[in-house]
Amino acid sequence: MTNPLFDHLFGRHDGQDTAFLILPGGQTLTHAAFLAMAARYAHVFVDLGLKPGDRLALQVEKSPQALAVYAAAVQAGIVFLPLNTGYTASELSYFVQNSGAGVLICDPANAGNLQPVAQAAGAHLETLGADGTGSLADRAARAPAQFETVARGGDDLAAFLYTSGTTGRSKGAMLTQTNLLSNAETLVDLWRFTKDDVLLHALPIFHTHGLFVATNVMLLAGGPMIFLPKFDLDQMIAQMPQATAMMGVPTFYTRLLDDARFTGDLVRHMRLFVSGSAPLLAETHTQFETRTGHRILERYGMTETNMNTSNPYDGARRAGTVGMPLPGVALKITDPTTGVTLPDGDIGQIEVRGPNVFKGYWQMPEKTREELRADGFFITGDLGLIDDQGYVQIVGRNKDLIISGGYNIYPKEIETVLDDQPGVLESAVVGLPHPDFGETVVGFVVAAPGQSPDLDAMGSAVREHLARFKHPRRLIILPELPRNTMGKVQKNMLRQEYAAMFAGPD
Ligand code: MCA
Ligand code: AMP
Repeated sequence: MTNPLFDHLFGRHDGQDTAFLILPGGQTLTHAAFLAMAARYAHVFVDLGLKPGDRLALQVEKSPQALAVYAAAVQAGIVFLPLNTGYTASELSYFVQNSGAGVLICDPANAGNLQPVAQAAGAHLETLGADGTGSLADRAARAPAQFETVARGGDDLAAFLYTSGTTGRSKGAMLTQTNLLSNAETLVDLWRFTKDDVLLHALPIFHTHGLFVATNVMLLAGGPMIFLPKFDLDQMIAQMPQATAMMGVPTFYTRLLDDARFTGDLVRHMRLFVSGSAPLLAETHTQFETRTGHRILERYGMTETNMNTSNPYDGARRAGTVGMPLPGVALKITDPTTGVTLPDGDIGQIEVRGPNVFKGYWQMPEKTREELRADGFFITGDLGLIDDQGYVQIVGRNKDLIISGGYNIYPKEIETVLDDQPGVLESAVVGLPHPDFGETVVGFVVAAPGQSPDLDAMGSAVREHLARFKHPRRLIILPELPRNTMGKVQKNMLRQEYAAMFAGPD
């Protein structure tokens, strides 16, 4: 093996005319055709001057070509940095600068906007549209369809995924070949994926769930994916009969359940439904079983660790729990202040160690030391317990984080933008329960003495700086923020007081 991740995920399919991606229009892309495309892209990247270990950033719509960029990066030993399509130019500028990416690939429609971003960061800009066209395709058409795989080791970096922090500064989580490969191998075994499976894939491919869980698992198992550009109810219902398995965030499940066409008959043949990225309400779990007879398998992961725990395939899949640590993953519950391990049943912070745990944050040794202990345990920031049957239950978060429709949002980032607006003294952003997104963002603003901040202008500032999914659904002016005796803002009081804001239809 010269490049374990490439050889296991991609190289094994070399020359095989087996189906890899089934597109909504019915076209099928074979493994061989996909690999030829990836090889051409790998040549382009080398010609553009990227060397093993260099970073390549990609912000494009989901497409087979976008996935082939991932394969090409792995084959050429380049570190792959996928970016949420919702990010604004100002958010992107940070990622490209911070990572030192040598190449940025964007949608042709954004090229004008992003050229200055690329230029300022010293990155080369290429384009790739949702239909596969653009400057990358033009260059690739002139490149050979074979590429000599670059040798890499398990400890070499394969990908950077940026994850925001409680301080508001995003951190590049460095993931190695071993992190990704070991996790995918474990999941294939645990969830019994084989080449006979067909995965209904509607997740974005710029985050762990859609890329490293769904895609890597299917590449290892060898079966095809029905590759939808995004979650679309009509498409999900139409494609379900052809699938054997689906992976989704809880919003996928609540939206399916809200549709009368989603019946037990439609999914009787299905083998597996997996949920993760955000808590699945026990109520959704029960409703799903009542409707379909299937028990959703819930698992728990993070960008920094890939997957940590899973409910069992054969044993009881218990609602409201995330199951047991994966084989090879050690999990303990510790006292947040002392770090001492707590007995089962006690609530504390969840720490994990294993081959899945990342190498650290790019160029942030201090942040890395704060969260990744010298003995290899990573402090997840989630609060939980291990119950009397060994199942992990997540009961809260020790970090100020909102999860909306499976996307993570750090309030600090939004508060920084709000605080910068004229007439604002301070702000507090919280997540409130939402029937569709699980949680949604609401901003509370206090006016500076004698001033009255302009909410419309604040909305515009938010739109300019932050991705749509981070925008507060409501902005509310308060005379003051609730504080404890130490002067600390009591966000839990805001969450309690406004808990029912989205209880009805949005
Ligand atoms: C879209 N919008 C959102 C979200 N998605 N707002 C808040 N939260 C969101 N998640 C915006 C849209 O831009 C739109 O704005 C409006 O909300 C309504 O859009 P809608 O059409 O209803 O949304 P959608 O396009 O159907 O998307 C909803 C979605 C999508 C299908 C739930 O967000 C999604 O695919 N989420 C999955 C995220 C994911 O993959 N997470 C995994 C991260 P406007 O009205 O202005 O047009 S990996 C992870 O967390 C760890 C490692 C793990 O354990 O997996
Ligand atoms: P990310 O920053 O995208 O890596 O999100 C990781 C966070 O998502 C975790 O730290 C948890 O807070 C949350 N998460 C992921 N899966 C689950 C789950 N099944 N139940 C509850 N929270 C989850």
